[in-house]
Amino acid sequence: MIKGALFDLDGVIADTSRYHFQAWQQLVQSQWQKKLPATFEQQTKGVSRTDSLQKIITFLQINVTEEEFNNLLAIKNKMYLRLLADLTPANILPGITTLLSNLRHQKIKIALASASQNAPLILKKLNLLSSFDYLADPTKVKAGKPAPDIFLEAAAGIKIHPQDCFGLEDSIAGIDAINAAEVFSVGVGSQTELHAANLLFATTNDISLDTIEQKFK
Ligand code: B16
Ligand code: MG
Repeated sequence: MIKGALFDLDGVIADTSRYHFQAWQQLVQSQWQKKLPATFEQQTKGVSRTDSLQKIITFLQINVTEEEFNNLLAIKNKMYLRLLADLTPANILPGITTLLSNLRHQKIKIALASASQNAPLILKKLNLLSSFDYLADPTKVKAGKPAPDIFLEAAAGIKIHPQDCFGLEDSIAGIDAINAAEVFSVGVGSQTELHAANLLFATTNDISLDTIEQKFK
């Protein structure tokens, strides 16, 4: 029986993942007058800001000092926050509000397992803070997605065994993290990218708690 639901944020609760990538593109353009290929987006989805920047500078074959690296992270976050300025509850992805209330109705505990340090701010803007029993803090875990840590921390926070939870994710790194935590993985996206998920829905609007419960057994 499902006792806990562990949510990713960017790309699952709201369509903020595209803003992350826009901010990375703005950073790369403004700093080095280069363009990140669109195909690079999936490589940074679900991945912490530090790991994302590391991947980007490796890809662009750029060397930076530690101080420059930290400065670039701060600039990117400023750009990202600017893109989030007009975020309102209207930006909650279709089907998510219904899913959250169905879970609440069934007394299933709800935790956030996002890699984003901006998650509390985003949930506040979306008016969803009170929908969550626990927010796992990505700065408190040893390793980011695809490591299982944030999902294990989210399950621990609601005091539910990982095997009694399902996790929802839109990224390859996120599905790998859920699987590594031995949590039932539910992907939102394409089969090509998220084939490792235990169950897949094409969009958030297609997510059905009944189907998750049937497959979970
Ligand atoms: P921040 P998720 C992730 O959120 C994003 O998918 C990823 O693109 C971003 O780099 C990461 O959060 C860190 O975000 O810079 O706001 O701390 O998908 O795990 O909810
Ligand atoms: Mg995500």
